[in-house]
Order: sequence, then C-alpha cells, then structure tokens
Amino acid sequence: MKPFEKPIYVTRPMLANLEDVNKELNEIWESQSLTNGGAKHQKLEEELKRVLKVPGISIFNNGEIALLVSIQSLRLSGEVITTPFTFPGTPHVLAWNNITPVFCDIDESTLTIDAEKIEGMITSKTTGILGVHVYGMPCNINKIQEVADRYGLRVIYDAAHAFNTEINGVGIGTFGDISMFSFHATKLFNTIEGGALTFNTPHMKKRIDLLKNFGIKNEDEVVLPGINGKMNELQAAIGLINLRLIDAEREKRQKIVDTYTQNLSGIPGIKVFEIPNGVKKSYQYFVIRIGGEFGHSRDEVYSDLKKYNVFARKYFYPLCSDYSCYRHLPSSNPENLPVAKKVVKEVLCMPLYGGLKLDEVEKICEIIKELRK
Ligand code: T4K
Repeated sequence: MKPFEKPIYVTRPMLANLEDVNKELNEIWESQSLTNGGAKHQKLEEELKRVLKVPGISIFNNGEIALLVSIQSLRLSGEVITTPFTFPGTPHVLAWNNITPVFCDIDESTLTIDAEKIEGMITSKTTGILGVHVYGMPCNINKIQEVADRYGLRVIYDAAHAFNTEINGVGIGTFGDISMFSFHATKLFNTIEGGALTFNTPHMKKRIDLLKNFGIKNEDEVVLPGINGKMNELQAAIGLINLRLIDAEREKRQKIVDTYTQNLSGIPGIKVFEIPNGVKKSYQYFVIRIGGEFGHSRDEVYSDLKKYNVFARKYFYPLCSDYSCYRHLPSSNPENLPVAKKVVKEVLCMPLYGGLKLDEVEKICEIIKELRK
C-alpha cells in the first residue's frame, strides 16, 4: 500500500469561514474593545452556559490557567489525589500551587482514576481530588463524590476532553465543585487557545473572576493575589462562530468513529475504547488499545503508521508519575500503579477530525490489518 501523499495528523482544528471571522473582527475594531471582559466575552459565556448545560461559567485565555485558578479558588493545599494517566497540565497545576500530587491507579475499563482506590490514599494532608474525564470518558462521579463528602474533600474535574459530554442529559461540567474545559485548537470546540471553569454555585464566579483579573475589585481595591487569565475579544469571537459549527463537526466525527469501529473491531489484539451508552460523546479522541495478541507492540504500530504518513499519538505516554519532576514521589512507585503502567504501553490515539475522509479512515484501518500479517 502506498503512503498518503500528505501527512495525516491526529487532529486538525475546526476552522471558521474567513468572511464570518472578518465580520466579527469589524465589530471588534468598531468597538475598540479588545479584552478585559468585553461584549464578545460576555456573549460567549452566556452561550456556553446553555451549550454545556451549566449554571455557572468563567472563560479563560487557556485551559491550563483555568485549572490553576480552580485550585486557588477552592484554597486547596497539602496533597491532592489525581491520576497519572493524563496530559502534563493536570499535575502541574498542583505543583504550581505548592501541592503534592498523589497518583492513584486508574480503572482498567474507563482509564479514569480508580475511585475504589482513592480512600486508601487519603492522609491528614489531603484536601481534594482532581479527576480527569480522559478522552471524554466520565470519571466514576458518584463514588468520587461519596468519598469526598465523607472526608470533607473538594472535587475538581479536568474536563479538557469532554466538551459537550453529558451523562443522561446532564452536563458533565455540573459534577464536583469545579470542572475545567479546554478550548485549544486541537479540541472539538476551539477559541484558538482558551478554556473555562464551570460550577454549580453561581456565587463562586465572583472569586474566580477576581482571580483571573489580578484580584482587581475596582480602581481603588485589589483584594486577591490574582493572575491574568482573561480571554480576549478575538478568541471569544472565534468561539461564537465555532459554536455554530460544532454540531456538524460532531456528526462528521461520529461517522469517522463508526467507520474505524466497524473496520477495527474483531482484529485480534485490537480493542476499541468505547464510551458507554447514556453518555453523550465529545468525539474529541478515537483511541485503540493494542494488546499482545496483535503480534506487534503499540510502539511498532505507531512507528509503522508514520511510514505511511499517518501521525497517530501515544496520548498519554509517558505517565505523569514517570516525569523526572514527579518520579521521586512515593505514589509514583510502579507497584502503586499496575493498571496505568500496563495501559500506557497499549493506547494509541488515531486521527480524528471532521475533514478526514471516510476512505482515508478505511485505508488507515487496512494499513493496520496489513501490519498484522
Ligand atoms: N488537561 C488535559 C487533560 C489536557 O489534555 C490539556 C491539553 C490540558 C489540561 C491543558 O489545556 P490547554 O491549556 O491546552 O487549553 C495538544 C494540545 O496542545 C493540548 O491542548 C492538549 N491537552 C493535548 C492533549 O494535545 P500536543 O503537544 O500534543 O499538541 P501538538 O502541537 O503536537 O498538536 C497535535 C496535532 O494537532 C499536530 O500534530 C497537528 C495538529 N494541529 C495542532 C495545532 C496546535 C494542527 O493541525 N493545528 C494546530 O494549530 O498538545
């Protein structure tokens, strides 16, 4: 089989029509209001509240600063229990807040933090749980909340991959104390860079909004050591346009996921990572697990696909607990993380974006089948 003529990446951003962008830019130029909570910012917050089905929201310049602020807003300290199977941005917000990440193993079927193991990791220093809805798969929210309530812990969800995810019609951003969404270019919904915190108790917005604007209350008062986490008007404008495009994008991605699933299911050693019924999918990632029965390791498949110009990604390898900045921690001991250690060698994120053609998806599946021979 011939390689693809042009590289096929793990994702491509959803791009708005330039005429629509120009229209928005004209309005911004007219208003001369470029940032600091302008009209577009306010409108995007209102629209996102509806789309994400959340009572409270604050939008940010990127997801990472939003997550950093979520820790400050809940005044977490000491130790926070989290997953090692995530993007570096998750544990780093703890380190930046002088908090020790405590890595808990993951559940083999959901690949999210193993809620049954959280209780055993709680110490007198624990103040919170930071779960990640990895690849848009919801954490075991009921069990996590039950443990948190019993020990008086706060719960934050990193929902960077879970835009539009709902559990039985309930927005994923309503669970726990705060959830963070990423609107990075590589996400289903993008504002180029961007993010949001969502929460159930609308009074939380006041503190979060202060924290993202240097703690400035008014011209005479600065009441908190805040940071600059504000989304600007150009980002917000892109968001307003892109919100109109996501339903069509999700439909295209659904067809791609169906095509992958049909073509890859039944190949010995390949397991398609499926999100259960009752969960509305974000279609941000399509993930397979490559087990021993396939006859080639995940790393071999990853490298072989490159020869065909297909750039799949090993998200989230290596485990955060293996980074040089965290591997000294007691919870990073491999004996504490047997499932994560195994899974991280098997996962492969396949290309998924609306512009990917179905015959290209079929060819990628054929390449994988050929590799097995
Ligand atoms: N928590 C979790 C669980 C996260 O996954 C993330 C981010 C965060 C927190 C932090 O949220 P943000 O602060 O980013 O809002 C990418 C993204 O940059 C990152 O947002 C994302 N997670 C992560 C999973 O993926 P890289 O280093 O893999 O990106 P990169 O540049 O290699 O891009 C991947 C592919 O996408 C490229 O090969 C081509 C394509 N691409 C990328 C960009 C940026 C484009 O076609 N156009 C583009 O503009 O991290």
